[in-house]
Amino acid sequence: FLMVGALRNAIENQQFVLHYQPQIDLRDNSIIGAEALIRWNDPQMGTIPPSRFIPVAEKTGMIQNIDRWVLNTVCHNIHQWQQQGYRVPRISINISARHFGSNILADEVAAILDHHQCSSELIELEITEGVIMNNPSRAGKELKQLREMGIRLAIDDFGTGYSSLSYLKTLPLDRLKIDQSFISDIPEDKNDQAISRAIIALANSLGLEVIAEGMETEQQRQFLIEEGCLYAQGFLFSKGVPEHSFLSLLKKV
Ligand code: G
Ligand code: G
Ligand code: MN
Ligand code: NA
Repeated sequence: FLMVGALRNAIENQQFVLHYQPQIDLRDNSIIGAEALIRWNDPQMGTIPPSRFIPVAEKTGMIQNIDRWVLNTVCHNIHQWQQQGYRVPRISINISARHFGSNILADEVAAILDHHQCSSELIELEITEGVIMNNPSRAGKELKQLREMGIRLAIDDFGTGYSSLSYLKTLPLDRLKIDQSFISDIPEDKNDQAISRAIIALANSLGLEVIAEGMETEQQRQFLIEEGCLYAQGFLFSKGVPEHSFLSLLKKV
């Protein structure tokens, strides 16, 4: 399979880049964070979306190298941006299921933060529900370790995984990200309205932050504000953009 070899070389040959998608406070449109999104530019194949290579990387074990590259790059960037005088918001990083279950994540994150002198409050890790259900007790241990380091923890694609809700009360989570599939057909789809409303109510009553993903329209924005969701991420505000464009959105200290 062609991609595997190419993927193996991609890190060394610096073919990955990170884009940053702003996360917005719906009350004043200020930027409260950003999600780091990986892009792969292969000289032969062109730009390959993560939906095509992340699954391959997970199957072949290369995902740990990719996740580590992302963590290093984000921490390096944060430190550099701060040196340049930017007011840097929290950056969210996607951690793959396979890497999360590996028992080495927390130690690895600690070493990377230390190496780049990056403060843990500026990092959020996004994991999916499936990751937790794979091995709830191990996930719990790993999350606790990360939380004790001051890292924030979010459940990505919330509502799409096969999971029990009981983990929400036992695990040290900070935020739920409402999956974009529940947002995209608002306001037309009454079922999606109901599901989004329920997730927001659940998060708010459990003391978790909630952010809507994939917000594209003013109507969606209105609906979510009215239901008590304070934060959003989506094309209505910005897609993921290269580092220099992201920096132009930040204020200087
Ligand atoms: O950016 P885009 O919508 O194409 O991302 C598609 C999928 O790839 C999403 O599910 C997203 O979580 C995942 N993804 C994007 N960037 C990263 C990354 O840096 N690491 C991992 N593990 N997954 C990522
Ligand atoms: O699974 P995850 O939530 O990490 O995936 C995030 C993906 O969603 C990114 O690849 C990003 O490009 C995509 N995305 C972000 N905002 C929007 C949006 O408003 N509309 C659509 N269709 N996709 C979006
Ligand atoms: Mn994500
Ligand atoms: Na998501």
